[in-house]
Amino acid sequence: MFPNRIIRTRAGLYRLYSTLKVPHVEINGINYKTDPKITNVTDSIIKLTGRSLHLKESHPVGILRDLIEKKLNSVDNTFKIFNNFKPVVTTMENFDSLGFPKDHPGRSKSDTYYINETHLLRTHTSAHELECFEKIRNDADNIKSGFLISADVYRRDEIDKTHYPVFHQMEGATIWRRTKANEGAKEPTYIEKIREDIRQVEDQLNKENVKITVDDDTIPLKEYNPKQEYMSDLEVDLCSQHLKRSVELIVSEVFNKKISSMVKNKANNTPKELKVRWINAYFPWTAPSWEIEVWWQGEWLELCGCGLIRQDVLLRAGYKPSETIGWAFGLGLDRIAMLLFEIPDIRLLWSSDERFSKQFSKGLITSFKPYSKHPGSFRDVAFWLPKDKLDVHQVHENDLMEIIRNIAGDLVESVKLVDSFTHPKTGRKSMCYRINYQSMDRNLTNAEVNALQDMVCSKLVKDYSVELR
Ligand code: FA5
Ligand code: MG
Repeated sequence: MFPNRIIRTRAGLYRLYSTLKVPHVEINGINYKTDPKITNVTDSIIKLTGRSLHLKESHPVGILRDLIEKKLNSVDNTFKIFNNFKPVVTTMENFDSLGFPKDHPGRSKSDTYYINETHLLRTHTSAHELECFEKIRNDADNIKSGFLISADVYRRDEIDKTHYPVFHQMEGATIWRRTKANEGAKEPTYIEKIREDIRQVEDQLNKENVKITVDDDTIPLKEYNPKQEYMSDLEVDLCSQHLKRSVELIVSEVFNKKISSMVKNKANNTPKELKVRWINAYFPWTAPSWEIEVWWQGEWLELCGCGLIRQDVLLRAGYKPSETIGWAFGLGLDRIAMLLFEIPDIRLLWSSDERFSKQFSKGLITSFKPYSKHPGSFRDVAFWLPKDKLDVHQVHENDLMEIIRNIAGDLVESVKLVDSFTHPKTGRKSMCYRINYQSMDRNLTNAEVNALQDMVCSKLVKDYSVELR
């Protein structure tokens, strides 16, 4: 896999690509070859691949996952559950199987953790859609089938209270098999079935204490969010209704649980209504596609992307042409968990401190009681970007985040760009980032913070040839 030149001069490889150390990495007990030109997954990220917070019964993410699974399956128990997929997937699974164009930004090294050219840490649970559609293909006796997948997903991203390089998603999908009409019936059996399925979800929605108000002007479909040729207008209408009501049921269940607990605790900011809105969206493997947002404590919060599954995906999963129609959604769990359990910083979800973990129990939505707020201490790093040197790559913001994460890990609360300008005479560009060091478990000493900051600065100079100011 490696050019001979590099294998023979291994010391050279160390020097050039010091973050890799060896040309292999072990993830979940499997050895993967690394590729110096491509690999950007780091030890600090690999350490998180075995945590499986979504499977922990008394962890906020696990409690939320369980709550949603139970609610969705309370309607008619059609969702098969797959919660044990390992995070390393192929580029085929994560992108190609879903029809991502070759130049889609989601594939870029600045956003995705690559292990080598063919393997990466999944960036979304949709990476397992094809496999799950294959798994349910042979439930041929049922008109309707479905699945739910929950897993950890990985994205190179900024550092602050609501962003972490690992978060959790739940993927859901439902399919109906097209069947002919029974003798004397007005409509084919599967159409009658979908109508009945919608009624069942609506019944559940009507049982909620605080009824959800839905703002949806995404229908009629616009040109940029078109329906697929192979589906009739009626099918699109019914499938979308079932999808949207099912997603609303999740939101309604979860936020009603929260509202009840706020009422019980006489919280003074208890909302009197529950508002969501639908927005047109684009995903390569669904058409039409939407996102849903919820109005919570004065802000619109994006919860979930979804749409009607493109027939190509079903064909790739071995379905016959025109045999099946259906929908899929992908829901982020961490931010919902944070507001349900009132967790102020996303790093807490990863804390092993018992003062955190002991606060939660299976099936219960309780408010997190902060055990301490340790003071933070910030340091600025200002530097000139290299100019006219084609051999050094410019620093992508996510590369800087990665350096900081590797050196200081969870001791960093946030990193913000505070200044950037181009020198009018020399044309050189200067950047200044503010790193806020703050531990959730203890006080940091000045000496400790200085040492971390020195390491960050040297690494930045070494890897990206920037000039510190
Ligand atoms: C997706 O990941 C698609 N796979 C969703 C999908 C599935 C669409 C099936 C169609 C069919 P998106 O990147 O928007 O889409 O992420 C989905 C949800 O994950 C978001 O709505 C949000 O709730 C959550 N999410 C995304 N990025 C982050 C992040 N950095 N931190 C926490 N949650 C996030
Ligand atoms: Mg989105």
